[in-house]
Amino acid sequence: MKLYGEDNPAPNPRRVRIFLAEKGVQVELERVPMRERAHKSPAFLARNPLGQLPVLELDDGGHLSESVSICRYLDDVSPGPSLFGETALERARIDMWIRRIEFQLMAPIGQIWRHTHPLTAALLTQYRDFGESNRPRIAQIYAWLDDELRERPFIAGDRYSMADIVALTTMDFGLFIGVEMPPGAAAVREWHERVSARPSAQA
Ligand SMILES: N[C@@H](CCC(=O)N[C@@H](CS)C(=O)NCC(=O)O)C(=O)O
Repeated sequence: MKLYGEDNPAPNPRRVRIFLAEKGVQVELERVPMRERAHKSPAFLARNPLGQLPVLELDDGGHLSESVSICRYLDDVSPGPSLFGETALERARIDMWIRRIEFQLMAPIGQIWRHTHPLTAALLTQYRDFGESNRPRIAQIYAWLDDELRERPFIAGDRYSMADIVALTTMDFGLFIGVEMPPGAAAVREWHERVSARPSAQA
């Protein structure tokens, strides 16, 4: 297997690298330089017609994209405790939180990235007001997450899971583009310190 990815701050390839580090699994890595638009080259589009990273190349030559789906596959074919949950309820809770983080936090952060950041200005028509309009929603989501994280140490429960990986990579990408964790969100900040201290967070 080979994982096509990009260095930080690209959040989605990082999810898979953190996942691999947590599982202690090694996969060949190949960097696809996004600033050179290598992810939109015909050779790469043959691997993922959406031209997005990461992509996992399978031993039979097939490809998987979508960071969470790649991790779910690797989780199923690798030994060790699952980062997607062991019981039906745990699996559903982790899945619920992955979806919540993706839709409630990653989506508005992505709109700020696309519509306000200088690095994306040449790629689309930016609607700056629309981009900025996502900030209040993000503040609300951080307040909600802060309430949740007062109740438990990790995003989906008592155990570190794929939901923590999705949240960490999302929030770190937010920090990269200037979306801060609100100063009052103490439980979120403590959680962030806790998961950032894990060796996998260096990925
Ligand atoms: N939902 C996808 C998102 C993938 C994605 O947007 N990757 C970024 C890099 S972090 C990318 O390739 N962006 C280029 C584009 O969307 O054209 C996933 O989880 O893998």
